[in-house]
Amino acid sequence: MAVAPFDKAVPVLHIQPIGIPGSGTLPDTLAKMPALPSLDGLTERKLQLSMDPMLDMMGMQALMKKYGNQAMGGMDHGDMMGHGGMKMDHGNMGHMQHGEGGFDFHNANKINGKAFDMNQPMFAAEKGKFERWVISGEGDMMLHPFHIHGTQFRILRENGQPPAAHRTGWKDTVRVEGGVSEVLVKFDHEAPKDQAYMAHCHLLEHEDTGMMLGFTV
Ligand SMILES: [Cu+2]
Repeated sequence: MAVAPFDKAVPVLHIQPIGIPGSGTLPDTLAKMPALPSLDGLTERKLQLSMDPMLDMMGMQALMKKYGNQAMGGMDHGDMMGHGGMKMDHGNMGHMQHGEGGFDFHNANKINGKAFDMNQPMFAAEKGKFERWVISGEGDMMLHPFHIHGTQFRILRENGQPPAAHRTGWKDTVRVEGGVSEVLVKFDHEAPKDQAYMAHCHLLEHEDTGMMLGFTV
């Protein structure tokens, strides 16, 4: 969202075929996945992601200030900001929930109502045991690519749907976008409090403003 220009394509990658015929054949199957274990009786952890809508509005405002109307990339700025009755009010904005010191960027995004605390892991997972994590992005329509450290996991449901075939292998990130995703995780290494693992939205703007948690194993 922060890479200008916003109203034109941004070149990312140039692919140049070299025209040499390939040799050999691709296997029919790339990886053989073990059957999913029974999900009965597993520890279930619910993780509710949440965003302070003010954060997005302030981000948009900063982009508008820097790049003008092109920051909206053709969207109608008036409509967008007017949607849902969210009007910018410079005078009150910093005081709404964030005290006299202005907007608190480190506590704008949360998981289960808490912004990331480096010194306070949120829970302790048991080593070597499968757990089912249910991650909800309900409440906003942003994409949250949710990343979990210390494991490779299986996706059980991705944003309310069974995972697509190419998403049924070992993963470290699951899509959460206005819906609920479920993953089957297991941690085979210890992570004490001073070296806790983390789980977080992988969008830099979201994790840096609180959408991250620590956990021990
Ligand atoms: Cu996010």
